[in-house]
Amino acid sequence: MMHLLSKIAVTAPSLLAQTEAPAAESRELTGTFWLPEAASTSAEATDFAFMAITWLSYVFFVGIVIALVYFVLKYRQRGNQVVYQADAPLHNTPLEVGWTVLPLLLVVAIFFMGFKGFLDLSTPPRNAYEINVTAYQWGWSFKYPNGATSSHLVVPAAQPVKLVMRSSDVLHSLYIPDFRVKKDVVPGRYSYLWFQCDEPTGIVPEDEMATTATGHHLFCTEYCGTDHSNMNRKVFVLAEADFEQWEEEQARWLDKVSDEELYSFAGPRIYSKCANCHSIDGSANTGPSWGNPTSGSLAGLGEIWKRTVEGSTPVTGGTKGRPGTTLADYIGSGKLYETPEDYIRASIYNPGEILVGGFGPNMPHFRGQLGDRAIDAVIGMMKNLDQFDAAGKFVGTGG
Ligand code: HEC
Ligand SMILES: [Cu+2]
Repeated sequence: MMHLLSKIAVTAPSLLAQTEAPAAESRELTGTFWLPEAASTSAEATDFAFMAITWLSYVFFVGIVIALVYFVLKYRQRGNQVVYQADAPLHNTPLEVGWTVLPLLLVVAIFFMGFKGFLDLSTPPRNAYEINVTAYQWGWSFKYPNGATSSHLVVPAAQPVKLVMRSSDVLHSLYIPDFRVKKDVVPGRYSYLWFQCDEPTGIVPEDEMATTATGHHLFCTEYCGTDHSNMNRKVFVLAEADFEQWEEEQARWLDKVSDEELYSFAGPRIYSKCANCHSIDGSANTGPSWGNPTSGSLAGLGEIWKRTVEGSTPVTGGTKGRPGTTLADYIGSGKLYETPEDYIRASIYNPGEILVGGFGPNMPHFRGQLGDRAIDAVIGMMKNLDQFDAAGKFVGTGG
């Protein structure tokens, strides 16, 4: 079966086939010396405030330094006699009122510029298109009204977009420099961010982890742990019709994958959400490797399916932690999990139930993000791990 997934109209030559090690991203520097490209409708006002304050600072700096040097030279002490001029002016009222009132007016103007910008930025228009954002260590999950999810942000052009943001672990902060917007994402709290971008950027790479020169940068700008820098993503802006089509495809892509291709095709796409923490080649990471480690502290913790079936995984604690030292104490009829599949599914929906020995409760849950078919795809991938390379690419039985 051919995949027609996400093959939406693109403005640049297709990067979809980019499968080799990602080439170094060449970044075209747009914008001005001071600021990156201004790509949102609110950017102009922000840039105006920035440039106004910058130029005011130049003018005052230069003016004050010139006056200072002039007075230092003119009134320097000559010889060692101090001469008092009886009729020298004591003060100059117009001058003093002037240098008090003028800066006051300027500062008040700056305040109103900033305050108006603050109000505009913190009041999303009522008709804004809502996208839910979950920040986690270390990535983003964007969820659209029709149930589609993505790890890059995709938005419709020429329409206000409101992000409803929350964190599933620590403090993060979402920052899109080209849109001049930034807001903290705080655990246990919702925060909003809105923007409107009129220029479509096109292209959404099918491989969500692929690098592309298109799109606006999106960063986490609150240091949130070791792999903070892995939270860099892109914002793709699509013309309305393209966006609707993308959203449709994105919501239904899994249903369209045939059963035979479920783990080989869908598996790697879902694994891209897990790759930050779970390696396939056995190398050490935040979570237990799925593959077969040959060395390191994770030795014996690879080949996830094999050890799950054997129940040989050492376990410690967790919310369902009972006396038990290996998975075998938890899997089997009448035990906490009937089958190994049940355990894997529970590990994805409620990661904290029991913990793999040596690892902490650091996995975000994927409830509401991965449905039954997605779980089937992941389990299929785990069962056939030898058919994938270290990057999670399907290479088949021959490879
Ligand atoms: C932020 C890091 C992180 C991400 C992302 C992550 N995990 Fe985990 N995962 C962990 C950690 C840490 C553990 C070990 C602690 C535990 O058992 O909950 C774990 C444990 C597991 C287990 C039990 C493992 C075993 O060896 O018995 C499974 C299954 C699992 N993860 C699946 C997934 C899947 C599927 C994804 C992606 C959809 C994923 N994880 C994404 C960190 C992560
Ligand atoms: Cu972060």
